[in-house]
Amino acid sequence: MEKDSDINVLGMDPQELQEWVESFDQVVREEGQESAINLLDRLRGRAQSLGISLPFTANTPYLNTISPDNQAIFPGDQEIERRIKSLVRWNALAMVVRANRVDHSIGGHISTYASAATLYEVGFNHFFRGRTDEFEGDTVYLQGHASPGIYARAFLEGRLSQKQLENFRRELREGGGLSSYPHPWLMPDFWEFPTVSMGLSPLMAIYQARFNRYLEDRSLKPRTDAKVWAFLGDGETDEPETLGAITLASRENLDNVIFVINCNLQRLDGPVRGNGKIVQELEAAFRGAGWNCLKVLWGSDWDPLFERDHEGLLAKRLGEMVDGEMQKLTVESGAYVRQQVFGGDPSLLKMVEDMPDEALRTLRQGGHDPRKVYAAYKAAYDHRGSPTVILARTIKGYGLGESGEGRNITHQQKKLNEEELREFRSRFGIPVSDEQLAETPFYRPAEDSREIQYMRARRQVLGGYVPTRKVRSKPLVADHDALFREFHSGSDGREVSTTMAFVGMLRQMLRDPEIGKLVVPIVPDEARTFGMESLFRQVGIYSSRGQLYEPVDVHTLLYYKEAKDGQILEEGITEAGSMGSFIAAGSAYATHGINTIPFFIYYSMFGLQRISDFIWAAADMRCRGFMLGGTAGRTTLAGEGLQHQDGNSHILALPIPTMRAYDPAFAYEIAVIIQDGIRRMYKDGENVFYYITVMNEAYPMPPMPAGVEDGILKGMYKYRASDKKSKLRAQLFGSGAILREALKAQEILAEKYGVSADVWSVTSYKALYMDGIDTDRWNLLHAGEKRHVPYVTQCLADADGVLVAASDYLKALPSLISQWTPRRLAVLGTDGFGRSEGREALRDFFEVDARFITLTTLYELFREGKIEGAVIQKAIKDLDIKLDKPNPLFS
Ligand SMILES: Cc1ncc(C[n+]2csc(CCOP(=O)(O)OP(=O)(O)O)c2C)c(N)n1
Ligand SMILES: [Mg+2]
Repeated sequence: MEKDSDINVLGMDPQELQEWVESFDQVVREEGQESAINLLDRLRGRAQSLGISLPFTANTPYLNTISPDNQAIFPGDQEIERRIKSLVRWNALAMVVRANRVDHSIGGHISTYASAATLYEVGFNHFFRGRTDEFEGDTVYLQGHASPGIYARAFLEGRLSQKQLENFRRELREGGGLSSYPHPWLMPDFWEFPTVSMGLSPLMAIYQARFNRYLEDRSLKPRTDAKVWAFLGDGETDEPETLGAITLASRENLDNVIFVINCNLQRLDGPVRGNGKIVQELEAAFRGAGWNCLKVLWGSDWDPLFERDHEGLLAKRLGEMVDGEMQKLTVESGAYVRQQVFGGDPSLLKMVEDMPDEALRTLRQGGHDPRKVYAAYKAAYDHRGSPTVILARTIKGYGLGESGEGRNITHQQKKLNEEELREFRSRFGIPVSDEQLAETPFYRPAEDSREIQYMRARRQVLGGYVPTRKVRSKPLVADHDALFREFHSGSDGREVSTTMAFVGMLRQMLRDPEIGKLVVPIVPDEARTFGMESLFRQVGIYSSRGQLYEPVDVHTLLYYKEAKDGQILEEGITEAGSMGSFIAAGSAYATHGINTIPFFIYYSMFGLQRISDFIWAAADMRCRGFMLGGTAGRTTLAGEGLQHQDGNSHILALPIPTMRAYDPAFAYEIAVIIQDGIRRMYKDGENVFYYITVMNEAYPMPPMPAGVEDGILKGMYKYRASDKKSKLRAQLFGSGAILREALKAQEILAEKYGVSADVWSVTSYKALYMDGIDTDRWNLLHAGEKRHVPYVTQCLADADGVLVAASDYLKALPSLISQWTPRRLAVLGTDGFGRSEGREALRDFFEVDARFITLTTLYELFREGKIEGAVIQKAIKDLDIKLDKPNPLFS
């Protein structure tokens, strides 16, 4: 035997090596797996004590994790399932091809589903359990770009009409169409989870799985073995969010999580890791994080080859080839495969000498073999103690032949010529004639065909169709007058911040007989910042393990109490993860039929600015609940500087249609907003959620003036009218902490300049803006009828004088309403980077304090010719305004 090279590599005579391997085989055979593991462990220990340091590897060889001997038997009818899969493939392809024939810009994806079809079909036929009255069902995050396949299956299941398929990506057509990707907002009876912004679904899935456990540990639902499946692309794993939460899943022993990563080795532009091996990279990351990792790389036709690979040469060769080479095998001939994979070693060549080139070319990847996929799913399903990731090798564009399979352009392939269609049709045995090909008709066999009957029967056994979205919760009574009333009467002169006021409300809500159990406080390591530590003791911090240690502060009243039935989700420093919990809790009314009410409180600057894409997904999912931007405002949070001080979030809240954004100044405003919010969302079933900014500046909370509730909710109300009515008039708008600056300005203007100003609390510019554009639209479409008047205009109908708005956010925010104010609106806001400073200095710097509100008001009166320029000159001196100060916008 010509084994010189082996002697070099292994440093050992092959004969001797063979004996070692055989002895090991014998141990496995006769003593079993556990003994084999112990033996290897002993040897490793021995090596270490002899000073031999083994190189670290978290990888296993480039082989299937499950050996043929340990493979669960496929229980289905493989032939009929193959037929069904072919039908789904065809209809998915037809949907995209047809849509692009009508309008070639319409887009769509064929190749993602083409590579993932087996991964999905095994799930649909054998694993994904529907939601029934008896069982909560599995939660399945489907890869967004695979949606054509999911629609095609639903069409075969009789859940979607041919018309809908024809109108894929053309939702506005008569008869309705289908949204490009999973969007519960657009298809609320079908899709449950938006997944197409890549990287969101893996993190959401993990927090969903953890939330399921939370519900169980808090006795809000029975313990079940329901699973959370997340289907991902291998390219998708580049997104930091994809791997960002995987240690939480293992730390929490979330064996209810199964990730299936479709490793077709390609993303949009080209290979995911042309010069590396994505499967091995992911294996190391997941194993290192404590996951059960199952590689499904090779189909059954490889089994005999590996069986003959006594010396591990084939495994070694496959382990060396980089993904770029692997991808090339897909587009090349059998002769090329023989040469590239087996050609480097005579014994490898010998292994395949009986196989014709064609057999080599068509050797299947593991992810295209239902038996391999089934075995992995079953092992994942049965695995206990840790989450599972399945890394399945597939071919991108599988079945698209020369035009698309494994090509770098395949991701965007959406047109096939007649020849390509013919090949696809023939390869998958679709009963469509050559003449019909040009039309590319959808094809659904008769209702009583074996295929349809089989599909239906399988879904019946598994509890119904997936995906299906259904609101399962019953409305709350939401009669909480007594709970919130105490916050209407003010703080009796005591200085409190709106954050403290909110925490007081939260404490009361947690005691409420109806909502107490349903409230889910979520905080990313800022509870102390917000003065919430009293809640640690009151309701406990959720920990699936309880508290295994005595906390250092156990002797104090407010010690750090972790408990298995703890209520607070203290997420650590992850706003994205906290949002994952918010989404799970905020959609539980549909997913679980439980009206959990999340209150997610966080540093406002690290919310909409940092995790807006998750918030957008929450809106798409029709999430309900409350997000509280703590330490909000650009000038309210003293000292922190430009990375903390938030002058942006209310602007960033604008694009999210279902987010109701409020910037309240007083405790009673918050009480009114939250009470109304609970009623709207959990009694009336409105699909909205709330963003409320709360501040840490303490001041006396006033009692609520009579009759202002409606104004608080609509966005503005007159808080304090001027005592006197002078000729010089003004209307001042303030919000949040800046409202008090407006109140101070009101006094200065009255005392020093004889101006009588009314002060309005603007609780929500967004609400005023939405009302304004909605009213304008109505008027546009109803010309000639009695005009509707926007709420802002109504408020200001009888309000005299100049208009001045001051905000702790960008000037663009108050400017939003200027189109509906009866006169010019002068605006003060906090554009620019800012400084690390105290409140007073910051408000001077940004020119939003009482002095600048006063000056602006005088200037507006001057513009109108109501006062002399000299008054302004004097005011600048009296108010000590430095004319040479830097412009905050540019400095
Ligand atoms: C956050 C985000 N960035 C970019 C895209 C655009 N995009 C859609 S699919 C795709 C490539 C997907 O590759 P992979 O995850 O490997 O999935 P495959 O189609 O290969 O299964 C890209 C870049 C997106 N949808 N989301
Ligand atoms: Mg890919």
